[in-house]
Amino acid sequence: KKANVVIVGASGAVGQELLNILNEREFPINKLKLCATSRSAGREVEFQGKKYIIEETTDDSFNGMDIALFAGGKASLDFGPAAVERGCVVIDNSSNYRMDPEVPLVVPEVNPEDVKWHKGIIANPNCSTIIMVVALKPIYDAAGIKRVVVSTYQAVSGAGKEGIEELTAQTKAVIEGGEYPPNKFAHQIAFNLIPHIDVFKDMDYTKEEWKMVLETQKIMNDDSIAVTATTVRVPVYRSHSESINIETKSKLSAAEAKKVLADAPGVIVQDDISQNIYPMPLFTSNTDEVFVGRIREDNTIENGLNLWVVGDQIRKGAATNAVQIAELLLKYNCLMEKK
Ligand code: 11C
Repeated sequence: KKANVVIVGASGAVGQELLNILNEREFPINKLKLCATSRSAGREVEFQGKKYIIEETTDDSFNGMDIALFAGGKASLDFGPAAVERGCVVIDNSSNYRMDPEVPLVVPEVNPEDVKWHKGIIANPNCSTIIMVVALKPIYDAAGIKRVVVSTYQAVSGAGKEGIEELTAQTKAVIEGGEYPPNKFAHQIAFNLIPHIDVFKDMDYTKEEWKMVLETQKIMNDDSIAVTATTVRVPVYRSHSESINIETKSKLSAAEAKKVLADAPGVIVQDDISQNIYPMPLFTSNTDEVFVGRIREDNTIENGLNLWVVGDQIRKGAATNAVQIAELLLKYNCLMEKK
């Protein structure tokens, strides 16, 4: 069975990666349509040897389409309902619908079955949340989780193509003794790190930090998991890293944790300190897995673990996860009837 697929936001960093991943995973496409704002409309993009012109998104872009992959931003607020009305399932990478109780929030390695109760929209979680929950799930299944303390080291790709360009241009400018004022970020990111991602909200936490709390509880379907986060932007191109401290309900030794992580879907354990082997963002770019290392017991509590987790933000943190959700729609046969 092949699907008619439309990408909304096809010209951005996530949109481009969605095309790469649909191609790599040989997603069964019947008809492909590429849409974006009027600013990018008219641009030519090649996919599987065929040229496509990016069209401006309108309500009618979804006529006859089965799956709409929204890359992010406010487009899903503007056009999501029109897509659903036309019988096209929306997989939305923005935060617009994630906490809506009518909308499943899905990471295929964690809660694939939640795809089945969609009412037209399925939300793709925040990148730092996706990368964390893929590593938490096997620990949760083996020993339960009481509390998580996470600090992130997030790549500039989280701020899109312009974030990547800013790091490059600013680094060059600083080396050459010139100036490059911050634009995408609140401060200079070159040779720096910034403990501030997205806007400040309740209790002086950022929106990014609250996403890690609330989205984790929804994906894991367990509001009793206590999560506290500090999210930090670092001068790295495209993989997010996370230092995760977990208090489990029952004892899980480091050796047992290594085993359950090594057996888990979507996880690669890189943990051999005798050889200086642990995951690093430079070497996980352009991969689809979540890499885990530095697996060790917390020396301060009875049932605690420390993990170092790294994953490609544009791939598993966004585009790969979205395409995996599209695959589940076909697997579970839960596309929508056309009106
Ligand atoms: C960042 N996590 O690294 C953000 C980007 O809710 O999908 C993704 C924002 C989101 O800046």
